Amino acid sequence: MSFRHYKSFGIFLLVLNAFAFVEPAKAADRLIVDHSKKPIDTTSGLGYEYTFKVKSHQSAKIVEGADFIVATDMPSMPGAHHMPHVRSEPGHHPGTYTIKLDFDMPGEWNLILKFSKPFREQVVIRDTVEKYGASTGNKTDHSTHNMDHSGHSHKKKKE
Ligand SMILES: [Cu+2]
Repeated sequence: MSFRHYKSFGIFLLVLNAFAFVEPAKAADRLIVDHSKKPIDTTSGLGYEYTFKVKSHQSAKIVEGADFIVATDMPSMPGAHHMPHVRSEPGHHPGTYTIKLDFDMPGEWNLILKFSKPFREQVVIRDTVEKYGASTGNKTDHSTHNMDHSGHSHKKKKE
């Protein structure tokens, strides 16, 4: 890195500082979040893995390196549920993030995404959660497995 690079980086920091001084709290940008979900295997039948795609409203570009926790609440019964907060993990594709939630009740839920990166923001997503697999009857039944192998003969072959 040459001195010139250091110098321009210094100017960049100065500009950044100046901006922060003028606009101390308000973020100029907003985050746009799309979501999709797929069921995961939980005994509740209410477990889902969510994938969130995070974009900048200003640039319409995907946001990498975001970090957020997700809190949950049912709008019809505020404060009644106390599911643990979940922290986002990077997804398979750039700008995507995943979380797993095991809901304790089907119905309308709010997912409250509390971002710390790229900046502090809260995005609320409304989603309907349905119970899956309740009447399909095709669950793998492990109750018939016999793990007792005492009847087997595993004698070593003598050569
Ligand atoms: Cu509820």
